[in-house]
Amino acid sequence: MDPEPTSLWFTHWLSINHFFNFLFISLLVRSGLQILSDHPRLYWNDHCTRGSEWIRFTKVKVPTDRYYTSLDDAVSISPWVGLPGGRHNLGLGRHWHFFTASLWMLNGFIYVILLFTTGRWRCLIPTSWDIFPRAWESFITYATFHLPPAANFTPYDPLQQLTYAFIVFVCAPLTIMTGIAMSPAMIGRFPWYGKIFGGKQKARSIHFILVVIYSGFFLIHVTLVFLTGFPKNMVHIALGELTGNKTLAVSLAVIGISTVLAIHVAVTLWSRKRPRQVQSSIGAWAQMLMRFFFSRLKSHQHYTKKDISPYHWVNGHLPKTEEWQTLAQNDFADYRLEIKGLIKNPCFLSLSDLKKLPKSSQIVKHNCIQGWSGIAEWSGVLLSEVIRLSMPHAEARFVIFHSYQMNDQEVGDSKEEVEYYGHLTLEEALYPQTLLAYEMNGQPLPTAHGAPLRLRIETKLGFKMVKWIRSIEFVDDYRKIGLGRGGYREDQEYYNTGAQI
Ligand SMILES: Nc1nc2c(c(=O)[nH]1)N[C@H]1C(S)=C(S)[C@@H](COP(=O)(O)O)O[C@H]1N2
Ligand SMILES: [Mo]
Repeated sequence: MDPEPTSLWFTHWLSINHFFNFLFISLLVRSGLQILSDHPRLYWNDHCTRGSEWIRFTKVKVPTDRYYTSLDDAVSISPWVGLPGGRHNLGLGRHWHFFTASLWMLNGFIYVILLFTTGRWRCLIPTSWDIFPRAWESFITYATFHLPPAANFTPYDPLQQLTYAFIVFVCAPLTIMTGIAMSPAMIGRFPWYGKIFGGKQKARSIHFILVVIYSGFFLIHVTLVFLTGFPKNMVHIALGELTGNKTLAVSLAVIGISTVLAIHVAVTLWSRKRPRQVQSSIGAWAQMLMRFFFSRLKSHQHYTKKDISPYHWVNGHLPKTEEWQTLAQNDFADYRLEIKGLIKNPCFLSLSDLKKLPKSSQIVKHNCIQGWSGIAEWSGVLLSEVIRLSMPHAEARFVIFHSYQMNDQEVGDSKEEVEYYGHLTLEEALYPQTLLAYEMNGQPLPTAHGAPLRLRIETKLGFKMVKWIRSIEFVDDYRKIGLGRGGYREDQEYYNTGAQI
């Protein structure tokens, strides 16, 4: 059973790897809690029906007597807990979460490779069944507030070994897999993948429970490192040596922990003071990875009518503009969708013109960036039909969706009205489930859900699907529109424009 010569147990690369693991997980937990605070409810069902959450981190019960959006539901989180803290700083929290996740996975990959190539896997993976009775013995010892004899730690006590193996080979892969099971591009293209965990919300709940497990592990781990001889343990952990200079080891540990704390303070302040920089650097890195892995995925979702959610959350407040309100009073009989830009056939289409075009329906899962989901049937005209009619010029590369909705935005000391808009690449606009919907669940599109017309693109997050569409514009470069980030939420809330995760 004795794995390897004892001189092999601890080593420098393991110490460095362990340091980065601590840094990355601490950043992941804080940014993850930031994301959670944007929809502070966890469910076991993908409809996210009001009141069906199994746990909530808000006092608010979802009201049913007034217009209540999921944005209204976001809670504020202290910057001591969340990264970067505050209310609805989801865009920045996500940049840190995905950036750090990529580094954490890389670090984990290196760890596993080295574990196997150096034979150290035998320290973690049990090679004999008698580890279970021995771990039980150890558990009883701890449970009666005693410590197992030091000789049992060779290098790990059996219970410790089993716990480490569980964290490394069960929890870590599950965390990655449940993370991916929340990506709209992934579960839009491969609905079976989402079903492995019983749906997106179960994956989200499990992802959270894993964080609780890590935190419990962390507390016990650190307590035991202190209780079982801190200086000696620091020689193992910080120096990566079996025996060595204890003062040096403890100093190194203090420096390491201080460095992690300093990094947390620095990235928190940076994110709060220069959010745009974070979006353009950290966020751009995550965007690049997302594009590489997910941007070519097309939705293959075909839910059935009985899968439709009884209640579908809404986001965005009804347009306040007189223009839209006048149209709404008349059931949008006077509505004309304007199609313009780099095309041969600019035109205005009424709802009845749109209804004369071939009609498509899709029953699909909606994924809001904040975390909730819902299933509905959307019917209307495929965007590809409209593109065929309008005949874009060769320079047209992006399709912009302008809405009737104007939001008050603080610009310095004054308020400005800013339009909600978004864009797709021409390629995405031609995907088979990219739809201009005028019906929801067989009824005319309700005003709350974007009447008279809203966009559906089923491999992306909800914020891309502009509601209350007023016009569609073909352009060569979306950076000329608004603040140039590709959409209202990208401009104002620092979201990533890819939205595949
Ligand atoms: N015009 C406009 N469109 C919008 C929004 C908005 O605030 N304004 N919110 C987006 C977000 S974040 C989501 S999740 C979906 C919500 O669609 P639903 O209200 O039909 O569920 O609409 C998207 N389209
Ligand atoms: Mo959303």
